[in-house]
Amino acid sequence: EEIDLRGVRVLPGFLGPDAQAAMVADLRKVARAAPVMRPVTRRGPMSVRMTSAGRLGWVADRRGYRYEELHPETGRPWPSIPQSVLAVWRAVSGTDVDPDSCLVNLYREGAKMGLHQDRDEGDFSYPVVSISLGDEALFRVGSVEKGGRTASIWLRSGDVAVMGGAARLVHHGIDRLREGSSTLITGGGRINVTLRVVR
Ligand code: MD3
Ligand code: FE
Repeated sequence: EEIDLRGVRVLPGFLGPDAQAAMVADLRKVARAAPVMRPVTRRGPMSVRMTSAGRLGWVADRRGYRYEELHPETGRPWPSIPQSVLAVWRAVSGTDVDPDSCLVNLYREGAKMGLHQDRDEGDFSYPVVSISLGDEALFRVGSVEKGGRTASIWLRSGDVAVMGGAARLVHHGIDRLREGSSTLITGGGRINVTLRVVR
């Protein structure tokens, strides 16, 4: 049963337990080749750790936010996007173009993400696809304009969300995790994968 939250399409339980476990194993390989980093914004260090796969990875440091072809610490290209992840994009994105960026967000205890828009990409006509793994997370969606009412939903392990059309530029964030709600990830926590066409 599909849920529409302010134009965000949530597909609950899109991935079953075995597919989730296989994807986590693939993402561990990504993190081995491209170590997770702590992004820094103007407001200070983020609580979410990140790495990327694909041609372009999202980087945030004192100089700002941007997409880069090389991991800032290893100096190597990002690893390729795992087939397990690409298969989800191809099934739900509604476009023939493959993503060139796969952002991997790691939420450990206490991590959250404030309300923001995703505007660092070159073409907002492509959707963003998100895959939730591990602990449940309280996801908040606002509107395109700043301020106003918001709506919230708990994202659970295996849920997929598609942000296209008018929803592509809505404000969104993660308020908190339900810690210990899943045993999928060793050491606990949550992984969120987002797929984008950057350019
Ligand atoms: C709505 N990630 O990586 S996923 C992000 O759970 C991000 O880690 C959150 O926001 C997370 O930028 C939320 C759901 C999501 C992702 C991208 C969106 C919702 C979105 C882009 C546009 C609108
Ligand atoms: Fe975002």
